[in-house]
Amino acid sequence: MKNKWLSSLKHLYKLDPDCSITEEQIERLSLSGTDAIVVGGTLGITYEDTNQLLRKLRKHRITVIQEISNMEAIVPGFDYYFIPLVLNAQDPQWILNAHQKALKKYGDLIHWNQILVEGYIVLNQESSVAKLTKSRTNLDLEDVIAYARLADKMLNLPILYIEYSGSYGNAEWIKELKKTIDSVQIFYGGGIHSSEQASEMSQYADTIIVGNLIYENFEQALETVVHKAYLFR
Ligand code: 1GP
Repeated sequence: MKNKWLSSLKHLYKLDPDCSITEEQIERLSLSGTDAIVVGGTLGITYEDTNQLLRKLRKHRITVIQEISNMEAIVPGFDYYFIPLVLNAQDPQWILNAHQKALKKYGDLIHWNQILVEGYIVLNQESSVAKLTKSRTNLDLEDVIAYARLADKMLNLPILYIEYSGSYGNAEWIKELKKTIDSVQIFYGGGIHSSEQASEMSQYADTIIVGNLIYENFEQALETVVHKAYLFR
């Protein structure tokens, strides 16, 4: 069954605890109309930085989610926790090994109603996440559809995350994917730099994620939600 809250997510910002952001910018993101703010990143993620960012975010009425990439940096106090499982990783650490280790350590403490697993398909070979996870990125559409079915039908995951981190992906592929899956929520993230791109990907992805643009061009990052407000009113 679809998670109602998850289905309501159309737009997310992703903040990297390793990058600096002002209190004013945090306030503006919180008031932007986005559905939630995800805190996560690939490299240099520490408990201290994540905790500090959470404290700043908690001054505002916005749902906050931690996307866990490092077991040592799990910070209590987020509304939800997203756990990535990189479907096309060739390093088993990122498929299930890290998850098993985390459950061995924290299994008894987890509030399962706060946890959602994301089936990632990493598609930009140049991205840090592709390098770290040794993802097999030379995929054609049929390969990607097969991974999507795996997430949707076999593993019954709530989220399928099409990750182009740092580069804008192929909207036609997302369109085709959308036709083949049933219940998984499609997240699209990567290289969204304008409201036009946000609009294009929102036609097919259930949820779009804007990351780097927040640090590269803050005003333009805000515009990716203006469009969403228009589209989903
Ligand atoms: C990264 O998918 C997100 O995990 C967003 O990508 O930083 O390229 O916007 P960008």
